[in-house]
Amino acid sequence: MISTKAFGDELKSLGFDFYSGVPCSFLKNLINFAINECDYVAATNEGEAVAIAAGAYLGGKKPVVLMQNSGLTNAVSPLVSLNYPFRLPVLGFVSLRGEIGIPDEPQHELMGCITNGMLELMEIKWDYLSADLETAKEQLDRANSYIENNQSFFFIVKKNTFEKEGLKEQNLLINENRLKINQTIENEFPTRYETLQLINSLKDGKTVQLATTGKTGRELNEVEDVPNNFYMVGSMGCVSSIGLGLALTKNEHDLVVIEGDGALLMRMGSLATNGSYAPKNMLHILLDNNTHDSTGGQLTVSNNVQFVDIAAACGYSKSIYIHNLSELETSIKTWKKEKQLTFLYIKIAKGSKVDLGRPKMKPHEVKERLKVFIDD
Ligand SMILES: Cc1ncc(C[n+]2csc(CCOP(=O)(O)OP(=O)(O)O)c2C)c(N)n1
Repeated sequence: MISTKAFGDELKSLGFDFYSGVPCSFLKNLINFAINECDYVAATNEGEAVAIAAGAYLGGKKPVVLMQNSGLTNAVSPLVSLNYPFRLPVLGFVSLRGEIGIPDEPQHELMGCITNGMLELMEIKWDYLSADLETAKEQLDRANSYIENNQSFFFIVKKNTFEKEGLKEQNLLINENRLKINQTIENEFPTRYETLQLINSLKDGKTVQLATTGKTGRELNEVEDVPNNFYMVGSMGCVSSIGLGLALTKNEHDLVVIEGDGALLMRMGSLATNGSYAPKNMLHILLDNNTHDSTGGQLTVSNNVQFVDIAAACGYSKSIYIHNLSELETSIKTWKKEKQLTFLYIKIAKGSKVDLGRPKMKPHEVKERLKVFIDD
């Protein structure tokens, strides 16, 4: 078996000191090391962990994700449509429950057979992690060279690979909502384009704008194509998790996350993670048009959901119902002056700008431009 401490220290010496994941008993010793000795963000699902890690990469970290192989299925969307096109590398450790020939629970049987095949299909480089420390260190060096080359690398971890590493006392994350404002007057229903124009007009040299997948990113690109912007494609529902990873690792930047109702509904667990880690430098704006507008205007179920209450109950410091653009402007300006994790909810009109184009830059070029902006 590998000394978890020695292996974790080796990871640290290579710069891997930011982790996110969902536990698996096969990985518990490495997770304990991460919790004890590094930054560890406990995600609600493995896709969220991958997106948080991607955000941390934008913030200058070399991130690690930890997951059971059953959770690799949850992570497929961001791995193939976020990490791959944007070239946002993560180092992954995925356990091998259901290893062929080793008795395990029935729910792991198929996944045990297809774990490596899934990584192959996703074009992710991988290896079985050796249980010999010196060999494992050599494997890590190889993995690191892929990461340095902007490619993800995953280790498949078999049972009894890591030696025992205890879990030190963990601090409970307690963050309470301090301000919740529900609807009081009629909605103005501005268009998404007008709303984005206003949000964009309030940015400054420290603001990073992350726009959700579909027409939000495309419209923001047409409002103004600047290095501050990240137009998310694919990985629907992951935008605020990227924001969390970036906000936690780059305190000096202000993160404006622009979300859609369909996207937030898809990965609503992210609200709980965001509310618990509660980065003050993150503003989460939900543009609710009650539709999947980008795919033709099919209704979502957002009309039945009290997002302001949910964000408040998840620990967002402020959660505010915005009725019109004037209130939106005031709330954004207030957030800039008195930073707190804030959720702003606004109902917008259905539909989008006519003749809407797409960003001319490739996703990885958008990422590289944003990284230069962030690192400057
Ligand atoms: C995992 C996944 N499922 C489905 C899609 C297809 N898709 C792209 S945008 C979109 C609608 C997003 O709706 P919403 O977040 O409400 O934003 P809107 O389009 O209304 O601006 C869908 C379903 C996708 N990109 N990814």
